[in-house]
Amino acid sequence: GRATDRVQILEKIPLVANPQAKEPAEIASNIKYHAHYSPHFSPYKFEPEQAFYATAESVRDQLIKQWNDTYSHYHKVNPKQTYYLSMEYLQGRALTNSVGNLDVQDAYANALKQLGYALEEITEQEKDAALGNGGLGRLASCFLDSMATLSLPAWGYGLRYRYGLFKQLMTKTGQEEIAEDWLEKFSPWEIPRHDVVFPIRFFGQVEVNPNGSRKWVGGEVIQAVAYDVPIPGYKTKNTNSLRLWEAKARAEDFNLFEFNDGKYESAALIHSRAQQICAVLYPGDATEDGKLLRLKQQYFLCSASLQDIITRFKERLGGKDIQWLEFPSKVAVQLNDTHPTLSIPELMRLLMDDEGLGWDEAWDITNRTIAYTNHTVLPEALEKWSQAVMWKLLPRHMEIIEEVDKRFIIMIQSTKPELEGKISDLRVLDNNPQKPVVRMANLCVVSAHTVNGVAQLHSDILKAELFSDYVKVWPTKFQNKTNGITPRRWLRFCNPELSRIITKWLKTDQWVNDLDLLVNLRQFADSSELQAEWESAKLASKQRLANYVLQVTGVSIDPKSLFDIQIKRIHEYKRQLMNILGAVYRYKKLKEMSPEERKKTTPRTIMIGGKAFATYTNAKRIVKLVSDVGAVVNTDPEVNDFLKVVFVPNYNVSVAEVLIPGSELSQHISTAGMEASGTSNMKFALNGCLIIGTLDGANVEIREEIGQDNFFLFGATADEVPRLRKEREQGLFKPDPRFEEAKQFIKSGAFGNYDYSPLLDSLEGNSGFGRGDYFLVGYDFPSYMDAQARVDEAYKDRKKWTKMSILSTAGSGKFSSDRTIGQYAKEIWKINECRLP
Ligand code: 6GP
Repeated sequence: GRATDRVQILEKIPLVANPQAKEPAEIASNIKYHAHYSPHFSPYKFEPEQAFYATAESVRDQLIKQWNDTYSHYHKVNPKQTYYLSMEYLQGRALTNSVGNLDVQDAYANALKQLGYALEEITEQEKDAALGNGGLGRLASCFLDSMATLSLPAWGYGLRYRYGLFKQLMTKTGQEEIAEDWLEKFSPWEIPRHDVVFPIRFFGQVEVNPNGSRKWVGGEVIQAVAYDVPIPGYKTKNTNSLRLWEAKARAEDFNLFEFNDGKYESAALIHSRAQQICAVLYPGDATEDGKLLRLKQQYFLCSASLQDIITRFKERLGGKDIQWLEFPSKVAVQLNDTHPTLSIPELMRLLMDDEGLGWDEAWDITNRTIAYTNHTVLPEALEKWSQAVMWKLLPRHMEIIEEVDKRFIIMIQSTKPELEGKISDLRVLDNNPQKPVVRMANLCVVSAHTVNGVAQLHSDILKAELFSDYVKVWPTKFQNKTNGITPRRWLRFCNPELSRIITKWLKTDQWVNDLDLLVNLRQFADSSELQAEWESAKLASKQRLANYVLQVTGVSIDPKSLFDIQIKRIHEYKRQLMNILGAVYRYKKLKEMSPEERKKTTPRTIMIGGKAFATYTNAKRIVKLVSDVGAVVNTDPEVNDFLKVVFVPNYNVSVAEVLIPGSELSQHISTAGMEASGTSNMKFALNGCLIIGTLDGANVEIREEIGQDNFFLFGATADEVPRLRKEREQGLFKPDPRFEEAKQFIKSGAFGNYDYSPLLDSLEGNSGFGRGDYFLVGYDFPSYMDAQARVDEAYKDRKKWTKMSILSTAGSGKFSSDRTIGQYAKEIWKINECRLP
């Protein structure tokens, strides 16, 4: 059989370990070396899975050399370095990215061919590292790629969750969540650093020393152990680190005495508590225990990272006296939203209690070191921690936070008396007697030197609304850094066909790390030669996507139909419900048409994918509705040639890499003002997919860049939204008949008798349910449908459509995360390139 063949092929390959192998034959040897001597599998098997691990380990050999060299180089040069602190990284798979960034893709493909494998078959074996939920986590991963590619001394810090984002299973009742065991076998990309360990304290009390200084003692201590993931840059030798912390109990906390007495559980109590810390990404916070665990995770990340940063700062002084005031000229810390806010009181504590600095000095250093990025204006996502829980878990930090709050109030009273009336909203503590809380975003704004939003509109809204009064206090603290995506993963590697065409027409592959060069495609947008190549690349990607959909859903879709995609977390503000209502209306109209009329329509395949947070019931109902509509539409022979509706299960980074290249239209249809930026919109545009969307988040800037004629715009603008909500409340809203008809069709039972009423009622202004169409689906529906009609018309003129698609790619240069990170480096972090010679 095949398996023995492969072992036989393997036997013929000479075994010579060479971590720096460059030639295919040497690489094949090195893969064989790992198959035999990296003791994870039997050498008598060489199935795709074993071949993947052996291949990944041989790639890792190459990474480790560069990674060590990079570390030594930074150590010697001692430049200012950035530390990106994030509770989430959505890394996805690493093999394609690693061989691509190391520029050994062809050599590996050849080596694997010698071993009887195709590189694509091997890369499919890898599990996604999904240590994040959605946009915020994927942004962090794109940033890591750009920081390395720009040869910046910049690291990521995060947590090594045992179980990342859940796997989404579609059953009769809708979404089910299953733990995703990404570490089941092991991860070839992480390097355990048992030499990098820091103690992390929880609970306990504050002791006052005779000299008045304070010290946090007692409680329980758990160790943070570092796991490093090398992050290679593209066209540079620089290989940075993503350092993920794992929690581990100390041996001395294992109670041998109790264990020998048969009390196994209590003997290992601290061990099992340590295990809980990194067990899962975002433990449910419905219970008090869940909230406490999430807070522990946050503190664990902050304390371990800051201890590590301070240790490195001291090491790199090379014996010179410590000048603490120079700390901010060596260290920049970026907080990815408020999740790592505890870095602020932790840095204060370390500087004062451990290093003996006074408040003013410690505060100045903390302020000059830390910057904060806001990723959402949704009120429910603005973190607030119970003061009682904080006093219990982190008593010393609460003292420090109280002092920050007190000093802030005094500062406002003495320098901005006109803001006196706003103090209770602006201060860090909310002392509401019902539930006193710490407002993390306020702590960030008060403490950080810079605060930024993630798209121009979002940053403007932050300044005009959420943080408007702070702007009066610190007019220069607020910036914009429009998000970006890495062109390596999101075009070069996921869409090699289109990449080849771009390189051919631009006569250079420099665009991969200078994305602005894409603008030179504009001059060829009318060329029928380019258009033909462009269309055939798109068709090939659509065919690959159709194969994938068939494989995971059993639904066959026609690559000649318009591929219309919406993929993102399921949330009411993102309005997947509007999309599916549109699909329902389209279906109803198709049913009413004569066969001749139907033939004149534009055939469409609507694909929706995304995960709903486990306890977000309305989001789960949306998932259920989409799959129910699909079940009816896709088996209706009358309309089947003209419409399919597919729910793509278990959406993740790897699935996105198949969907995006095959897309022609994508939906970014949030209620204006609610999507801070969006980043999949950038990925679609870059891959020549047209956008139907509202003037929200980065859509605004994408439309500016690619031209308004190439963007299907609809809907209310952000500044109209408050007035429209009010009108809706007052019953002044007149629903469009199409909106009523679509809802009525669902209510009639056309898609089964599951109870959709909570969803449909949420769309009514006077329902008493939900929030009276808070997301304005009813208001935007008619203009959405009109825009969809324009899409159908435009798709009939294929030449024009392809031209728009080319212009879309050509206009996407701005959305490279290289541009974003370059701006962070220059305008917030003040760090420079530190390129390995
Ligand atoms: C998301 C925003 O919703 C999205 O619009 C943005 O593109 C992304 O961040 C990256 O900036 N926010 C989150 O995922 C989140 O958890 C707290 O915000």
